[in-house]
Amino acid sequence: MTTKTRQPIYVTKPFLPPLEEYVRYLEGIWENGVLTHNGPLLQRLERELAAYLGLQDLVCLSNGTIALQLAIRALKLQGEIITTPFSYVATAAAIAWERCTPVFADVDPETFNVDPRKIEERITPRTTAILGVHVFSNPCHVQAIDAIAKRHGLKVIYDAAHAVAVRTGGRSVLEYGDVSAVSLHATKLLSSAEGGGCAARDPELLRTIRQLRFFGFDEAKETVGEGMNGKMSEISAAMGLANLKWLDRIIANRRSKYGIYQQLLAGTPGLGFQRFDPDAYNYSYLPVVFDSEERLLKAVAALHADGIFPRRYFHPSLNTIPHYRQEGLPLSERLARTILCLPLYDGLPEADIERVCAGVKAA
Ligand code: T4K
Repeated sequence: MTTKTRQPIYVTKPFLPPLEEYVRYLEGIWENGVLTHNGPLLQRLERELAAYLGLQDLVCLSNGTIALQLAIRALKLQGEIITTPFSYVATAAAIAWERCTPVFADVDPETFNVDPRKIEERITPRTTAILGVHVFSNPCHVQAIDAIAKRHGLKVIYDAAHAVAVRTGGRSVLEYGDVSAVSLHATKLLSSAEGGGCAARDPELLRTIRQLRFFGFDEAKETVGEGMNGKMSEISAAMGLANLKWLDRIIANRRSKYGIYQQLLAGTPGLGFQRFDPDAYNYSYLPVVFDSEERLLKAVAALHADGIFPRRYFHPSLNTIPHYRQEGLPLSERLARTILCLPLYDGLPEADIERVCAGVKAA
């Protein structure tokens, strides 16, 4: 008798372009010997990605965390920045690393995004900005946040780590706020292995971010100001370019797998999905919410026993981390305890989706 070993199913699996397509970019690097420092592939990725997203310009960086930090630097923020406690730890870390204080406002438990009404309650004389996160690519309530920012003279940054290729209100979600920061990490929809970027409508801000990412040098390297190293290498830019060509297909594929999950899990008692506009979403994650943490843990145990590894994005709620401790955020705390991201990636077979759903339902 033969026993077939089943491959583990992880929460995600990076999309990899056909190897020969990536190698073609590498051959160019081998010919010109340029590995980094504003090389031709970086410039091409910035051009092609901006065009794909319908933006005038965009700056590519070493990762999404640096993108947030450089956005904070370029806007010269100090004091308190109001943000969401329901995010990856990088959001709060970027604020704190830039010597500002993250102040958390509670979330809308259906959209998972920061609730604009709660933002207003947290404003103090020390507040300088709002940093919203488009959680799992679901756009924040950008009009409401914009109105609050205008009323109180605040800057707006969006952590769009998940939200590449999302459009809302007839334009890219990256066009809202003063600066949007994306991640091009291996686990993201569009990957350059490690990478990130900043979008902004003000070309002067983008020029500042370009300078900040390169030790403070201007493009001609004639003057040097404040800066550090936030550069993306040519090796990463090559991966970004090779993947960009496939992005429409990646999104369509994930959307259809998301639909299969919805069908299979529809009507499961005590289980809910994120509320979003299907046309303003990129299907990069598959979050489900249980009616209790106990039930979530049962589902996780059942899935682990079957070699399936979902992830608790985002657990714990950031305000419960000792470093960032703040009280009065019950909705985020509950959401963080009861949410689970199920496997979703290009190439995930339907039979595996059925296995995942069976494990979830068993709980
Ligand atoms: N803001 C938000 C809202 C974010 O979610 C993030 C990052 C950031 C800002 C910061 O952006 P970056 O500075 O990272 O560009 C992942 C990612 O590291 C992180 O980018 C992401 N958010 C976060 C939500 O998730 P982990 O700890 O889950 O990664 P890991 O290594 O456990 O990978 C998950 C699964 O993916 C593994 O089970 C297997 C698979 N995998 C992963 C990698 C890295 C692969 O098959 N191949 C791989 O190379 O953090």
